[in-house]
Amino acid sequence: MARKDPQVSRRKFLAGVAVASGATAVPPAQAATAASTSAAPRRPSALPPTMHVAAAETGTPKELPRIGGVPGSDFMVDVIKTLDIKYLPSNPASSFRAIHESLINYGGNKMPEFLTCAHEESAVAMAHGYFKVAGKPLMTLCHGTVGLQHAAMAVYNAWCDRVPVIIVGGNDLDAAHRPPGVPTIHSAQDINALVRDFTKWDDTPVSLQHFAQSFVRAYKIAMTPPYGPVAIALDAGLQQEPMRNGEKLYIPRYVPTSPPQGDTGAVKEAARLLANAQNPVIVADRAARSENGVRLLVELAEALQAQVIDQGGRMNFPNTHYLRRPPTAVGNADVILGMELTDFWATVNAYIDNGEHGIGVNTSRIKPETKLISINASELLTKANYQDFQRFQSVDVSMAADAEATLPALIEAVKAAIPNDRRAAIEKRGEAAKKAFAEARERTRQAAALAWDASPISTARMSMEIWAHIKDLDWSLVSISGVGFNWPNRLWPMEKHYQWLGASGGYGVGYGAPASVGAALANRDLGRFSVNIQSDGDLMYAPGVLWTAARHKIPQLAVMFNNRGYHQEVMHVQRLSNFRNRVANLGNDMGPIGTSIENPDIEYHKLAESMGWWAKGPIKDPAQLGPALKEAVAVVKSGQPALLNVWTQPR
Ligand SMILES: Cc1ncc(C[n+]2csc(CCOP(=O)(O)OP(=O)(O)O)c2C)c(N)n1
Ligand SMILES: [Mg+2]
Repeated sequence: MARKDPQVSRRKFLAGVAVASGATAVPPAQAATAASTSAAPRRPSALPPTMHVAAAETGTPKELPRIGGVPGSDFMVDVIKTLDIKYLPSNPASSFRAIHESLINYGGNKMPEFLTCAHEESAVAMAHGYFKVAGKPLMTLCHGTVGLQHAAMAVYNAWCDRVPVIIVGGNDLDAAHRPPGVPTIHSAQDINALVRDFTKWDDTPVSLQHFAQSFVRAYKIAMTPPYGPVAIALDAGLQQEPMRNGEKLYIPRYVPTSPPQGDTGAVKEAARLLANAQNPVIVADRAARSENGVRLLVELAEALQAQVIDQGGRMNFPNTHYLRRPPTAVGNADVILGMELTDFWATVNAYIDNGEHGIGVNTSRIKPETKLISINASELLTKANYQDFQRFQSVDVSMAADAEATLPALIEAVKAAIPNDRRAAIEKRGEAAKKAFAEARERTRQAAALAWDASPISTARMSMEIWAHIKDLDWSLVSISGVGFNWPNRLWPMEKHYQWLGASGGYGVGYGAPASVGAALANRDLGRFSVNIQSDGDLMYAPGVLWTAARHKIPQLAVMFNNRGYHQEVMHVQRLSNFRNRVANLGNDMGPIGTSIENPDIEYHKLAESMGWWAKGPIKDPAQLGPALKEAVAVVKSGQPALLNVWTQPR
């Protein structure tokens, strides 16, 4: 049967080029009229090819010159392979085409395996999430200028969250030899400058031996606590050229650096203060990075019967333990031990937004005589420009050291320092904590039951519906995006270090979805079940990571916290309107203009389905959530990612 749709032959198409380029001389208004009449010649909709392209398409390609000898980028792969890097999430680009080719053809696409990403920010955030489960860094390759520009926010999150990521950016340095046009636009003198303020170290190797040294050094620096991202700029020429004849190259051996421990005198002084305190309180943010870290913190807390506030940068202390207390517990403390706190100032001070005259007001949360102790490796990492070091807080005993590595010595010193006549009082402190803990749990349960049957679904109800379906599995909560959704931390028993991974660090939104995929990848290899509570705003920054998850068979249960808006910002605009005695302008939406994600409502289940996920929604009735979860869990167990688009209350 003859085809009816219009056929465009190559000859006619190329002839059309002349028509199209002639037509550009017509003024726009006339051209529009001409285009609407049937007499006008049909114009190609794509950009007209240049003569150069036409010649390249029709001519016989010349045989490309072959490179002799071993490609430099093959040696680079040999170096990378010594470091046990399992995956390489990346978006492809010409500036690293040579090492890309070596990785897949010479390296066999194993250790590392290339994972195709739709955005450089997703690639870095995947590495970020992966590390927090696996404890091992990933590397990414990115296009020196534009790719690194995309990656930058995710690098900042990793920096603030003290997570190592090895970023290798392609760049064509030699202005006399690099291809003109796009490759030159995409080159820079110094691509690392883009991320230098929030990476631990960077370099631009100029020889293969230099690359070997710098790559191993970069890995070592990234993996020395405090961890952090590092960047290596990889010249395209260095990747593409063959190794020089007879060149003798070696690969330096990687030996991990031991983490910095607190000075013996400072540890003793801290132990003396803690052992003699009436009411010592431990505050932990990124203190535990392993199961052992959690165990050590429990041991210290129990030795002192000290209350523990977990700020949640990591899973530091089981929320089932009777010594776990809310942030307000600092109020009664006479000694506070802060462990890897992002913000010691805000731990002991309160800031009231929009106080008098629209200026924030500071108040103290603690008694004036309370002694403060800090163990924080981040003090070894401070840079000037970005303000992640927070307000300055005076501290009585300050250790620029790694908390987990310092815990064994501190526990020993505390046990030795507890005077015999204080043991009974310490014991009694524990009894009081048990009572307070039981009462707090009951209050949490009551609060969670509020609006149980509401539609859209309450966030507490959603948490408990999910819990009912994962509680018997070896689960890991890989991410909660959105602001203020903390019911799982309050309601699900969390005892293992991988059950809670902390947030983004830099609060750059768009972290949740890709970090959840990276963490789920690490969990997949360990046979664990990943669950992700995914907010709407966060997913829409770079939803292409859903495709990466499906393409590379990375299962997770994603339950949408779809509150149809940037709710955090709803509240900010409302607060300012209230303060100025005005009504927030809603336009035709539910939230202040610029803050809602409605009208049209995004069909996240269809978005996910289009990228290879099993998905269902929108689910607005709480009674429908349980059955949908049952189906979704079965899908995830079979190895496919599944998403439920759940309409929730704003918070
Ligand atoms: C990259 C980036 N852009 C903007 C913000 C400001 N911001 C903070 S929270 C938020 C809302 C995020 O929406 P969603 O993920 O749906 O969470 P919700 O506030 O609705 O709980 C925004 C836009 C940010 N932190 N990071
Ligand atoms: Mg939202």
